[in-house]
Amino acid sequence: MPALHTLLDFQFEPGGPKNPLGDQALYRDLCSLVSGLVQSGSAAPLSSVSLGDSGSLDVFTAENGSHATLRVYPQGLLTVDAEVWVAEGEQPSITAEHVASTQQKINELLGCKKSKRFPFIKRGARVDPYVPTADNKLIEYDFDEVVYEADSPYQNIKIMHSPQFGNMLLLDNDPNLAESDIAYTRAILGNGREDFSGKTVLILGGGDGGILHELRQGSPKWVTMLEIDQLVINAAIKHLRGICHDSMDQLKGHNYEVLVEDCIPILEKYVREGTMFDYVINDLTAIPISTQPVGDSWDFLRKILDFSMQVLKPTGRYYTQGNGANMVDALRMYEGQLEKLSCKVEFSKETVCVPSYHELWVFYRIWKVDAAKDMQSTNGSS
Ligand code: SPM
Repeated sequence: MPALHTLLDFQFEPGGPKNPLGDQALYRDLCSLVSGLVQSGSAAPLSSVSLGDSGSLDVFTAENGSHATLRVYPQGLLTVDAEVWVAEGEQPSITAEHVASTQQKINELLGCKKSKRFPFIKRGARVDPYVPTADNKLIEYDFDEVVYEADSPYQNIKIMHSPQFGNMLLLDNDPNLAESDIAYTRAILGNGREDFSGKTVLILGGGDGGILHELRQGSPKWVTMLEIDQLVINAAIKHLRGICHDSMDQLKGHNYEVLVEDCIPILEKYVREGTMFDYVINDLTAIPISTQPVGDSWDFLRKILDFSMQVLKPTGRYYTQGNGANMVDALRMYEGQLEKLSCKVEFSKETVCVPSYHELWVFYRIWKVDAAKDMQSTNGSS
């Protein structure tokens, strides 16, 4: 972990007696505490900047290259950042205990009622633990090893090891699925609402093999999986056994086949030939995040939806994942697209906790409307 960064925030009363901007002795004591985070003994700041009405900024450096900053905002916020270099395999020269005791001393100095210490941020680490959520909130994973990394013609593929979640697949740095995430696979297969036995199923994507494996636990008539990226399949067979188990060891079995193909021409062929399925499970990319439903990703999404509806039997069901539960606008735009399909459809959605996602995820179940009426009249369900 090359650079370890610590952050502290303090809120003080700007009109009170302990405003550091109006008390030189107090300010000196603060400087000494902040510089002490990165070097033994207090030191004068390397650079001290008066920002006029915007407060002050001081920068401290140590001989070993560590640095700390002290920033005071006149509105009543004081922030401290400190960064130390930690050579691989060595102990950091800064500890959580030292930071906590500095926080306590600054609290007392400023008479603060509110202060905050963030966990250390690891910057430039060999095993990068940070991934944002769909709505751009920072998650720190407990990754301890990069198990696999490669660039395929389609994407960057990484498999990280997490002590909690097992091996976890990231595509272009987006968490896709970990060995802990059977909840995802069950949700995209309807969470027990469907009976796949004797049915035909088309999986779009799904290179980690989880959906195929789960379907194979029942007795579907036939499952076709269309995955474009051979490298994802190879990596899953080797490193994601807790997801695909033995289901992709052979790409063809008595009731399934994995085709390593771009799904678009195959879907076109199915449409031309009139091949239809009881279920289409779209496990391709998530709903795009944009302000308007325009651009290549939305065009791709519409194309897939349109073809999928054409290869779905009138009584069939289409399942897909949507996006994070907080991505309300993206989900609404997606639902808007469903109204514009060439056939009339209805949908239901379900919000599911997928352990490694650190955010709730929304799944869609879509069916053709006339088919829904037929189903109601035959078995009373929708
Ligand atoms: N078979 C699993 C494939 C997953 N499909 C893509 C889902 C991407 C979701 N990223 C989730 C990020 C959560 N923080």
